Amino acid sequence: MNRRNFTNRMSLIAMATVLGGEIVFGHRMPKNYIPLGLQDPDPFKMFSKDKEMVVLNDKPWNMEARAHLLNDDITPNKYMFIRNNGRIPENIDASQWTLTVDGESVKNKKTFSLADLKDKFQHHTYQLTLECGGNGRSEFNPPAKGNQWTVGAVSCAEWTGVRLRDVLEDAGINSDAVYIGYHAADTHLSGDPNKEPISRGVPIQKALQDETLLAFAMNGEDIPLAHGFPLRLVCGGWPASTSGKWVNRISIRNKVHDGEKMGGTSYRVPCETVAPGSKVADSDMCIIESMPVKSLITYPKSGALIKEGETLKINGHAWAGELEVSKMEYSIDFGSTWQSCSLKKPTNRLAWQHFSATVSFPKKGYYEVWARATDTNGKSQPMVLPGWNPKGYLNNACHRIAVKIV
Ligand SMILES: Nc1nc2c(c(=O)[nH]1)N[C@H]1C(S)=C(S)[C@@H](COP(=O)(O)O)O[C@H]1N2
Ligand SMILES: [Mo]
Repeated sequence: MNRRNFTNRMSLIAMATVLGGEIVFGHRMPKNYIPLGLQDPDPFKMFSKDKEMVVLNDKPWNMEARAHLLNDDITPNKYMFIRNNGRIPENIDASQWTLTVDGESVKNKKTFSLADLKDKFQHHTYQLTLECGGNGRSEFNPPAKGNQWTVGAVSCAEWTGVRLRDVLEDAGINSDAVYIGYHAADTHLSGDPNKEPISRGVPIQKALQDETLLAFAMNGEDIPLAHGFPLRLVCGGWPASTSGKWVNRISIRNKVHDGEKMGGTSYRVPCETVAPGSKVADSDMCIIESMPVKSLITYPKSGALIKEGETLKINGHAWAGELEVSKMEYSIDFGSTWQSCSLKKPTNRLAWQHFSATVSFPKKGYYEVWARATDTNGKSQPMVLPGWNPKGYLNNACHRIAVKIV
C-alpha cells in the first residue's frame, strides 16, 4: 500500500483546521498522532471496514473486530480482522497470477495459472473459522510483545476454491512428504526483496483434508485484497497464520517446513507448561496445531441495560479447532453455577457453531454473563488465563459481558 505519511508535516492546529474545530483533548494527544479518519489513506475506506473496527497497527496494517460486531453467522468483510506481517502486495493482475507446486517431495514440479486451477479442479465451498494464534494476547502477564489483540481476531467466512489435495495430487506427492509450506507475494517491511514476511505450513495430513482449500472467493465474491486476493490457502481450525494469503507457491516438504515464522517463539508455545515470564529454549518450543475450544458472546454488546423482570436473549459462536463444540453454558454469578445454552451443529466441519440462551436475572444489580464451551474431548474453556507463553498465544479464557439490571 502506498501511503503518504504526512505525520510529520501536519501539526495539531492544521488538523483542527481540517476537522473544522478544536480537537477535544488535543493537548493530550501524542505528538505524532494523526486521527485515523485523517490518515492518508483512511484504513476503513481502503479496506472497506466498519468504523467500529479497531486499528492495532498501521505498519503493517492490523485491525480487529469487537465482540458485538461478530454477530453474523457468516462474517462479512467489513467485520473481518486483518493480520499482516508484511506489506500488502500492490497492483495484482489476477490473469497473470500463478501457483507453483514444488518441494523435495513433489513428483513433478508444476505451475498453474489461476484459470487452470478454476477449470481443472472441482470447486468446494466451506464456512471456515480462522482465529489468529495471538487472539487474546492483550491479557497475558507479563505482557507479550506483538499486536495486542483482545477478542476480535477471529472470523468465519464462506470460502470457495479448489481442494489443496486435488492440486497437490495433480503434481504428485512422494511417500516421504511430511509437511507443506506456503510462499506468498507480500513483501518484508524492511523492503528487502530476499526476505519473506511469513512462510508457514501444516503437516501433510492437514493439507490433504477435504476442507483445506486454495480459495479464490470469500462470501461469494473475489477475496478482498487485504485477505489474500487472488488466491489464498485456508486451513480452518488452525492458527490463521497457516492460511497463507496471496499464495503463489506451495512446497511439498520431506521435513517440517522451515520457512519464516516456523521457528523460535513464532506461533510456538512451550512443549511443557512454564511459569509466567520464563525464558524458554528454542528446543523446548512446539508448533501450535489445532486451536483450542473457545466462544464469544456477540449479542448483546457489553454494557447492556435491562429492565428488572425482563429476560435477555444472548447469542454468539463457539468453535474448537479440529474438534466440534459439544456443550455450551453460561453463568451470571461469576462461574459459581452454569446453565445450558442451545447450541447448533456446525454447517460443515471447522465452521463455528451458533449458541443462544434466554437469561433471567434474579434482581437489580450488576451482572456479568460468562460463556463457556466444551469440546468433544470433554475439554472446557478455562475461566481465567490459560498457560503463559512467551508470545501470548492460545488465550481461550471465557468471554464475559457486563449487564446492568435497572
Ligand atoms: N502471505 C501472508 N499470509 C498470511 C499473513 C501474512 O502476513 N502474509 N498473516 C497470517 C496471519 S498471522 C493471520 S492471523 C491470518 C489473518 O488473515 P486475515 O487478515 O485474512 O484475517 O493470515 C495469515 N496469512
Ligand atoms: Mo495470526
